Amino acid sequence: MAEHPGTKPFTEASNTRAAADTPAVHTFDALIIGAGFSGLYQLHTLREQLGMRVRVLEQGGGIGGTWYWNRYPGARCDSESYYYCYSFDKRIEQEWTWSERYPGHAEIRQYLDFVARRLDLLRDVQLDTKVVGAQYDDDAGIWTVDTEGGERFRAPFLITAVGCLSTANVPAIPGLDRFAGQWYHTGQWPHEGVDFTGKRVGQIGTGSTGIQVAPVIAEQATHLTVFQRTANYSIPARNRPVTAQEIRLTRDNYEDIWRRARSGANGHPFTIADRSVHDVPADERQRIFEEAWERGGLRFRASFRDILVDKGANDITSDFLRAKIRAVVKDPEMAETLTPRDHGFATKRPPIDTGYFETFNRDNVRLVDLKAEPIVEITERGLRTTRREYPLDILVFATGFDALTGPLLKLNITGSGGRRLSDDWSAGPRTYLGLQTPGFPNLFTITGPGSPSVLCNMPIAIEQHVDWITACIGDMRAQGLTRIEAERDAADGWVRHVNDAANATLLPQASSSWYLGANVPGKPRVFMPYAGGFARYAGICDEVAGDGYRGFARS
Ligand code: N01
Repeated sequence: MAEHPGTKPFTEASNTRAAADTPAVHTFDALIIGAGFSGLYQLHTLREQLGMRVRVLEQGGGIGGTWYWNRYPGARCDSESYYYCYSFDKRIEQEWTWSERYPGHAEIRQYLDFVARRLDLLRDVQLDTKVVGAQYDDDAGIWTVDTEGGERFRAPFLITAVGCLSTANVPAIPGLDRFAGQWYHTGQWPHEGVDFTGKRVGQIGTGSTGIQVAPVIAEQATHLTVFQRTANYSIPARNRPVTAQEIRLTRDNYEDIWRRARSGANGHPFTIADRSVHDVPADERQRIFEEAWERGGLRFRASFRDILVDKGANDITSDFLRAKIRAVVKDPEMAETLTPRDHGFATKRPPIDTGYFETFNRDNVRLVDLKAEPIVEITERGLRTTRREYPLDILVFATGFDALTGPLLKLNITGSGGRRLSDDWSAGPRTYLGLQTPGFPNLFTITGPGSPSVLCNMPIAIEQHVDWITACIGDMRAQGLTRIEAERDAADGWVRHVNDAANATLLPQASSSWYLGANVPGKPRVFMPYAGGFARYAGICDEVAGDGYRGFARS
């Protein structure tokens, strides 16, 4: 990938501070955990708007969050590059140039490096610093954060910017420890890459990640076996270079692009067509679907307004996509195995792809249906199902994440009166607006469960949360307040509203969805993100703030 003028790759070790050089306890006005899109912007606003002393603690050896870890071949964003970026800085908007319609993982890291350098963020980011515990001291009104390296940090405000999909889910399949080959989880991909040349590769998982990685592995490996538990829909991404004209157009129209993104349901700048699947004659509907298929990308979902709320509309849409699988995959039996029958289109997060279904027409690719032959164990030589053993040199887990709650629970957070977040969330997350949890004063969770987060174009969701948190802390400081805590009644009401919003859609009907926590054995089945739409959510947050931070106890 070409270097962008003015940017150099970030030297990963350059900002690491050794525990031995620093005093035992470091005190700040605010601590932020995580240096991805959210942590970096939160640092910028607290520092520049409120003049606060802030430290960002980042587990990785570089900034980038999800894009620091997810470097598997084919990893690129499903949001288009011109709006998968920050909107808060007009200069950055005009100076940065994306090269492809969908940004690849390396280019997104280059973008974040560019932003971090432009805004001089790195001096307050501490890398290689894994948080292992956070406790609130009621008397002092202070959060204490401990790191794996033995450092201790203290601040009145703690803000988690840990992302929603950052805790890798490696399924507990018996025998992994005796596998003689190499194995990798896509979300913890080695920075030096993996050479598949001459290898027999097994891949478990066919979510957004599996659908991106399989075509690339198949091109390089001697043989690829895809182990599929649930068949998935996918829309072609139709990735391509961005043209000079598009760059000019987006730069000239950013104000309008962001206005549209913020006024919609999902933080994307396209609008959902105001027509029902049922109101359009069959041939016209087919034409609309074909056009959306040819254009590619997540916008397919926006072809009609009722795809996600009306079962009949969803069935018709799903049938169109099932027919596409049959049209691409030459072996009819394989096509049928690849065809989702147990859930409707987009009730699980819809992937977009580059040649996924075509991959199964290759001679060196095999599909194993785990519904017909479940995995029994991993052996020294490969993977055994109830039918046979598959010899493998490399096993790739594209098995997703302990989403939304996982990254927060692994921080070992203890709030007021010694209550543990893991206990309070044992039956599922209970937040107010996804921003705070009762019993955890001055703790803010950027894109926390109960907010639109993963149902959105993430930078838009992140900026809305960061701006709200910054304004909230600014207001507290202006009024001489030091403590803010979500009220229990407000959180109970919000949890009910999150459930109602989900139940007004078809989303909870996909029983194997990670939105529900169904992908992690033992995890409570609760629909976690807010499905009521981004614009509506942001409006509620503004109203709450305008009404003296209704539902929050402040003192
Ligand atoms: O994870 P997933 P992902 N045995 O949970 C299967 C975002 N993302 O990493 O469906 C066998 O969706 C599991 O099967 P099932 C995006 O939001 C974004 O792909 O549970 N199989 C499923 O097929 C996305 O939704 C981008 O039955 C097992 C797969 O593994 C989210 O990240 C790119 C299994 C996991 O799919 C997560 O996507 C990539 C087991 N024990 C991801 N356990 C971009 O924007 C799990 N599976 C580009």
